[in-house]
Amino acid sequence: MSTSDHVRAILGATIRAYRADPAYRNRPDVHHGLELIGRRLNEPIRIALAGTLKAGKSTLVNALVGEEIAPTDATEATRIVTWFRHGPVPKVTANHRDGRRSNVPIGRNGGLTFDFADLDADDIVDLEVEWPAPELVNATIIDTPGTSSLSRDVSERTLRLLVPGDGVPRVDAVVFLLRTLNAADIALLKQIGELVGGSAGALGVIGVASRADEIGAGRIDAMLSAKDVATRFTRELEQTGICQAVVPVSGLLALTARTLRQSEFVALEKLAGVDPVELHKAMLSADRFVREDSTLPVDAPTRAALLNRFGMFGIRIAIAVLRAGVNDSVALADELLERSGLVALRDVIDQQFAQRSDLLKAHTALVSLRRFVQNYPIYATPRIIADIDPLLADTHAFEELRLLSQLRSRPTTLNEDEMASLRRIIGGSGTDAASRLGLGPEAPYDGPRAAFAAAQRWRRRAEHPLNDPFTTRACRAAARSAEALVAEFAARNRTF
Ligand SMILES: Nc1nc2c(ncn2[C@@H]2O[C@H](COP(=O)(O)OP(=O)(O)OP(=O)(O)O)[C@@H](O)[C@H]2O)c(=O)[nH]1
Ligand SMILES: [Mg+2]
Repeated sequence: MSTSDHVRAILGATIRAYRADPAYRNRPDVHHGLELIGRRLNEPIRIALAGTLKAGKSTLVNALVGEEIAPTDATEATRIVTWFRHGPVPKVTANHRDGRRSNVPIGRNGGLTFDFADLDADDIVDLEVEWPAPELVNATIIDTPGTSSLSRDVSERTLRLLVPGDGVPRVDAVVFLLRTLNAADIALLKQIGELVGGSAGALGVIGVASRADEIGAGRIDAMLSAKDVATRFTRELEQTGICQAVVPVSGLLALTARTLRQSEFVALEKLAGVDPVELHKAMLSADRFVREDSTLPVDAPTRAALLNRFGMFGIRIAIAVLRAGVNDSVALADELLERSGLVALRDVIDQQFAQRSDLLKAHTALVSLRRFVQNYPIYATPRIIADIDPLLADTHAFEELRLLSQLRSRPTTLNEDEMASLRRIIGGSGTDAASRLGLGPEAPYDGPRAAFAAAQRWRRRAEHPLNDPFTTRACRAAARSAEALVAEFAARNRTF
């Protein structure tokens, strides 16, 4: 039985137990709560974007969806948790504190804006945006207000979503954005990591070193290129041990690439034609670049618009790409998208979340159900918990996810090669057999043999006398992952 089926079976038994219990027979709220847990198993995975203030969360939501639907900068809406779901027509609904739901008028000025004239942000629990974007068919994305030690109210809204007081998780996975890595940021990430990761909430956490184009800019030690800084930053974030993977991303560049306009391409081409020394001088600072009296062949308002859409780094990159010979807007957009890090982030989201979405949802359901039967105790509560706990502890796929994050932060006796292949076999680069075994498309028939060899190798490695307990645990998990592949290949052979 798959984990999801197992969870459905436990849920079914629980629902029957509550229906049969005289104390709950007339409590529609309780039955509804249980139904919700079940319904969510059939809904798209819920991925929250969280992080520090102004880390670029809303911009990244837009980049992922490919449209400007999340308000950015200083509007009231950035203080409110917003759910982006797939729907046939654009629609925004506000959930009020008293349980009322109201329609929010949609305005468009470049992006989507919500008309708050008749709404009191403090009175709103969250906003639900339905939007007909294909990217939202398989995933619901949740934009959250930035967390900061300075703004408790807003941080609390996000914390309540990620770590609700009733212990029932609202999201299945989290993308955590950080712009800097100072002690306060790390402390916050750890706090959230402890609450979110672990056994209490969402199991999937990906880190994003956000606004990556700005990292390192303006540093005094200009010897360090932005890329080096981004790499170091990424490594530090990995070492917190909270995220299964970390990717540097420039959401702004990604969004602009996905929505590149022909007029922008034309303006950039004109700039690319300017003498490099002259252009370099004109681009020494953002102020200089948008000066009215500049001799650049593009007017000042257009330059300001470019700056707004690309950022200085984005403009420089775009010009470099054009000078390297790219000569149509589609190719430019592709190149910028690649460089923005969004392609890499989407791959990681696919590997870590999409391929595991049933599991992540099953995990949320188990944690929610466990909490539920504690909050509304019945005679069967201990029995239900006795069904849930072994599933949470022993489901191998959950262990794989826990290990993927912990392997970054805890010391092991594995060497670099072993570590890379261990991460792969437990699904760090994708959950299909070829990714786990590191097989290219040219050698698919080696699968069964490779799986068998890996199982043997990891079983042996788990027995190494110098292992510490964590290394042994990781090697055993790797052996179990490999054994599952052996079994999978054997089953496939039987069906052919
Ligand atoms: N250079 C650069 N600027 C960015 C990037 N992403 C966002 N910004 C800018 O940073 C500002 C804040 O972006 P938002 O997307 O609103 O950030 P946020 O994390 O949603 O902010 P809050 O919700 O208010 O915490 C905007 O002016 C964006 O244009 C990026 O990748 N590069
Ligand atoms: Mg925002």
